[in-house]
Amino acid sequence: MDRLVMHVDMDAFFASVEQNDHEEYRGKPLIVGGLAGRGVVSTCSYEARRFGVHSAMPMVRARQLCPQGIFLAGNYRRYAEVSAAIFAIFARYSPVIEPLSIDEAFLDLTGMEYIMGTPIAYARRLKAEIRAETGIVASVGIAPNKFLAKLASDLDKPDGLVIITEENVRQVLDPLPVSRIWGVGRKMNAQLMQMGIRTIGELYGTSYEKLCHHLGEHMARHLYELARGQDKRSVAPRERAKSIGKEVTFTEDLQCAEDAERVLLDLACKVGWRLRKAGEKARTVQLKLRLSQGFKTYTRSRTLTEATCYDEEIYHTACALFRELRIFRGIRLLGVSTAGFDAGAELNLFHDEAKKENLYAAIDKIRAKFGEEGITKAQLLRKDKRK
Ligand code: TTP
Ligand code: MG
Repeated sequence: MDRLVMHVDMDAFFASVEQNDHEEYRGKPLIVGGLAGRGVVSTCSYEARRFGVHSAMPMVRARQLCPQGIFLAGNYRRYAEVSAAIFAIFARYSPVIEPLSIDEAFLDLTGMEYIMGTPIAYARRLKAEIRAETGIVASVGIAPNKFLAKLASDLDKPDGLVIITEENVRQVLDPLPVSRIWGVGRKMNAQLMQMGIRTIGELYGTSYEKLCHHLGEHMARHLYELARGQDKRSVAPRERAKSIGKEVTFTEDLQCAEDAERVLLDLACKVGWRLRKAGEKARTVQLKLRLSQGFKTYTRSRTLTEATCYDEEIYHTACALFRELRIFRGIRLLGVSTAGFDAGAELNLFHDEAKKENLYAAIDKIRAKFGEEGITKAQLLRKDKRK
């Protein structure tokens, strides 16, 4: 059965919320992001984009390009609130929604023809409803799959509405640079350039054998299919986890605080990594400890003043809870878990903490490559060194 997928993405989301909430900001270049030291731009209004300002640009540079701009640190609680209102509207339009970030989602419209009328009319209604209820302008893409729908929503921003069908797919794809293909980063782009492939049309005209020869079978298949506008991934609704944690049972009981704290550090690092991978920040840290005698289990938790996804904050909290318990022997199990996820945390906004972000980005890159064991804090190695 033919599928029909819609991708909806808000225009200049944070900036639009600000402009909608404050009349005096409307029609003006407005930049939201980290204002301190090495802060970066989260996003900016389309008025500011005309000056060359864009997301992830150092704030210092944005100020040079657009000195007359309005610069705001942002109100993430408010953005999360507007996002929730928008997702509630999505829910009226499809039972199958896959959120991608705070301001975008896939909606599966397959089989909804009778409810929908034409897809274009349905999209117009959705856009109008979002605008009427939240004041935000959305761009929409409609296509037979996720790859094409996401591409379509971006083609005519802001206030876009683009539909890709079997009939116009070549017309739309052929002139686009290959970098528009999901998974083609700077390195792959350069590699394709070397093969004389700049556009999706040129990629389409390249044989599978040639792609295989230069890029390997896996990448070749990926690009071959996407150049043909084929993508089998289904719209997959995701429930947000309620807690993220990790525990370990020991074959031999732990008999000293030092060993226990080393384990807590290891657990905290793993939990931090999972939080960051999920794009979550947690407000509560919980420690679980089980004695081998009678399997008596203790849990203690603490709420932090600010939600975190950082290893050392999780570790220090878990450690403090452990010390307060005053149990240092006969430990059969230790666990660290986190909960109370921040409503706006998925944003991945660490812009006021650029240094920390860089550090963790580096750590996570290694972890993504080598798995959870890829990086080990020095303290974890101490025991092995003593051997
Ligand atoms: P995007 O949808 O990528 O950007 P946007 O909505 O601001 O603009 P566009 O019209 O191009 O869609 O991201 C949504 C929000 O996520 C954005 O408003 C702010 C935040 N964000 C960051 O904090 N940092 C970033 O680097 C990016 C790209 C987005
Ligand atoms: Mg957006």
